[in-house]
Amino acid sequence: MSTTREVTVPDVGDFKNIPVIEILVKPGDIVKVDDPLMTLESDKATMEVPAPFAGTVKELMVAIGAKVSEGTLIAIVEEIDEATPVVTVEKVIAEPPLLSPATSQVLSAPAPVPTPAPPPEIHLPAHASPSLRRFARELGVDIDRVIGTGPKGRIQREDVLVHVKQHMRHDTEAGGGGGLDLLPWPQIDFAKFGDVERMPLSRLRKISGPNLARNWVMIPHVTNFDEADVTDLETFRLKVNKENADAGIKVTMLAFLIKAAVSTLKAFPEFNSSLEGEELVLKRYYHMGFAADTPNGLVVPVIRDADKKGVLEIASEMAALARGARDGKLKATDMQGGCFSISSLGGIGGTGFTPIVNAPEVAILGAAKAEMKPLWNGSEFRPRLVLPLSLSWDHRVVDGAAAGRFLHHLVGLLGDFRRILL
Ligand code: CAO
Repeated sequence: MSTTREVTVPDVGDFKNIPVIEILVKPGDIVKVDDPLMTLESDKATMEVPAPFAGTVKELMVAIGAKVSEGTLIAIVEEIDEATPVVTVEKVIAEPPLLSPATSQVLSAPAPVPTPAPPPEIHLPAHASPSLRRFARELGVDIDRVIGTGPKGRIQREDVLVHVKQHMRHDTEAGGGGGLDLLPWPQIDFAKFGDVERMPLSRLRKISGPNLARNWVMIPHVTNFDEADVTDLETFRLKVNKENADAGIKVTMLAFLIKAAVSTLKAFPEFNSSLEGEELVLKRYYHMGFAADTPNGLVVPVIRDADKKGVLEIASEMAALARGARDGKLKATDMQGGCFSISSLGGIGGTGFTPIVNAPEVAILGAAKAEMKPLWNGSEFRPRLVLPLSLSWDHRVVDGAAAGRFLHHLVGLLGDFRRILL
């Protein structure tokens, strides 16, 4: 016997109008009691809405981004009497776990399904929500190694923290150098020394801060510096901009830098990689991130397949992404999948800086402001436009010699952009 029932948001305390950030099931999925249906995230907490009864999801009544409160109708589920005999359906395992972790965990379906032979022993993915998986990933924790203490072995946030603590203790006891063992952060009553004002961190800064701190602490950074003579490139850039003025396209130095960086990544593939355990994942695609300054903090939108795009296309895509970043309208997908990042402070000023590698990438290029300088050409000093560049890289993946060659190659391309065709 099955009955169609409504699922509403349960009591979520004082929270109201909480955005739905993840939907973990789709129509047709079979859920057990307590399987997560969707994730809600307020400024203060992330919470999952569990299935109040077992059944088949018939219809989802909200989409990602919808704001819900206690009592909001979120799904229609055809209830399955839990007493109904169930059999294992192996094919469900093949479904992508992130799309529907609930589905990948539910290896049961109601009769009548022909009973197959006893299933082979299989490795089940860890029982954890996507938000928790992301949390574990951010801490560098392999979720499959975490022991879940929640209902039915479900992994909770505390389990991940316990796992991290155990590892840090183990490393310290074993003399492995793990754990930072730092002094506590200084606690100072600043008001004792003068007037102060307290300003909450923006949501963006709350997210980017811990990411930057992790990257700074975990990646052994080294930064190389070099200078490119971009006099001819600048002449060409101004000419291109004049020609395209009517089309409203403006090419800045950054668009050329992206194109030149792609070409350099092709020549030095280890810079287009990510470190995973004892393996390097070399990417055969070229999605280029660029740091964009916004009133709320830094974001890194990504230009996909930059190797397949011309400088004009890159420039107009970059302008659209930078506008979206400033207006807070970027989608999560606009910032995903990057291989290598460029941070340009050229429009602002400065002679150089050391950018932080944007994990899991292994290198980042910084560009400061190009200035006219006297350059020696072997017989005389000539005024040339010189662009200062810095390259920060992960010393676990790259060595100084390779980084030096990378920058030298890039400088050569910027000095004579025709080389990009070679
Ligand atoms: N040298 C000299 N001038 C430069 C230059 C360089 N390296 N790069 C850009 N410029 C010039 C541009 O040509 C433009 O001049 P005109 O208006 O006279 O043509 C002016 O500076 C402004 O450029 P822009 O900043 O609008 O454009 P961009 O493509 O260089 O950069 C973007 C776009 C989104 C990257 C930039 O607006 C930005 O946000 N930069 C900050 C990035 C950042 O914060 N990095 C630090 C990260 S670590 O905290």
